Amino acid sequence: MRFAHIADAHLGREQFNQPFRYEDYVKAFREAVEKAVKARVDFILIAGDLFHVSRPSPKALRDAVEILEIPRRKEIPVFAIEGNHDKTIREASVFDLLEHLGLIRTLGLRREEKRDEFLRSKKIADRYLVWAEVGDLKIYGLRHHTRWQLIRGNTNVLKALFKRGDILMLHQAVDYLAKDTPYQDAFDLKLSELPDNFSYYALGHIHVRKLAEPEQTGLKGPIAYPGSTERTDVREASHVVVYGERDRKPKLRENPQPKGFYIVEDFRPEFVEVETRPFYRVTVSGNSKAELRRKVEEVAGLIPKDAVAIIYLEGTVKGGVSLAEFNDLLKGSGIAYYAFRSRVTGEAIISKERVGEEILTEWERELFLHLRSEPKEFPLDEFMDWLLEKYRLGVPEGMSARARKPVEEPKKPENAEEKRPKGEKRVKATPKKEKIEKPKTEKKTRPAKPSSLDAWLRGGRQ
Ligand SMILES: [Mn+2]
Repeated sequence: MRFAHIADAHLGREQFNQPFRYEDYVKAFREAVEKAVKARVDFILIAGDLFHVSRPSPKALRDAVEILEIPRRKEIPVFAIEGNHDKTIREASVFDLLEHLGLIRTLGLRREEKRDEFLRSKKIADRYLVWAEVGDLKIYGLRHHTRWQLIRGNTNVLKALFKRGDILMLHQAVDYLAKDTPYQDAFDLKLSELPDNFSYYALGHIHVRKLAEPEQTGLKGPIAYPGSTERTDVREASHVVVYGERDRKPKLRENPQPKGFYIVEDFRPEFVEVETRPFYRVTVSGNSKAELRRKVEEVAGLIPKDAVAIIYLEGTVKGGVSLAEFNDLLKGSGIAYYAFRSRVTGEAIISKERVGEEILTEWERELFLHLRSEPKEFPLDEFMDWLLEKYRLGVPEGMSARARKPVEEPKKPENAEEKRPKGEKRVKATPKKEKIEKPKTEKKTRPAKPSSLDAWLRGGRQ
């Protein structure tokens, strides 16, 4: 059995507000899918963040449909989970639409039962756990959740849901593999919190390629992150140029971070590269504006025209520098996109060190810097996730009730007969539960009324 493991395509993203970057993201995903189909895989996994936002534009949706039709024409099933970027708490999602079109099959906890050639369902409290079976392979998955949703006191939701199987697909940052990534201090799961007894962990969320072998982790199978299909951040640059204060000329090195996906055979992942636009991360240091300008001009000669380049200016310059004084330098360079970022001290513009040390609280300063870095790519829910994860605040009271509503209060009308497929047994409205403890006898800060999923997790399951 051979399958492809793709993650973090982020379709619809127009990085740096450049239309050609939109096309780059689509192109990379298309190449990954085409290569998977050409390799005659038995199925394709999409481990979250297929889209950059949960409500993609019609254009992004059209592109996704066109690409996903390639495997469908060959009758290669695609199994997917939602990532933090494309998940939604709305009743219907764009994943439902793609599923309805027969392009993907979504795995995880769902409101409705799903059964077809590949999908199986099992009722768990007021939800259905939907997984896939291809031949004798059992493929499980769960969309992105925050850490506080997955690890609740002594209950590990993942271990409760997934006892054994062949493949487990998740969109989470596992601490063991998060080193040197943005998730290093904001991971979702510790290695020991992953369910054991799976032969392959198909992960998404960390955008650089990562692989941990069973010998390293003690798990049955490898944990694999293919990384994003396109370069989403300067940390994923294809080339790094450094022009230090004492350097006579700039030093260029290739950053060995190819983009792509895995083709997995007998649970052994093999990386398949996807071609991406060159992405340069440049650092130029100097002690005067003139020196910085001269070095920038020199560096520009090393950057190919089709590249994206982010240029950091460093050093101590009396009176500071303004980025406007550099932008015009590369106007005639023909470089597809470039931007300057200043780390110059003594500068006139605002820098991290100078953002309201006294006026702002730590998180206000973070928010400010966050807003400043990419002003047009700032979905509020994403920021809330980021903030909650970073500060582990849990969910504020008012929000909690709303966010959990779908899981709470299984309503009677939903169990009405007409919604049930013919010939199927009526399931009891109230699952067996809550033998052990009643909320009122509890002195901890649990919500007064646990959801039936909570009840299931606390021991009502059979
Ligand atoms: Mn992502």
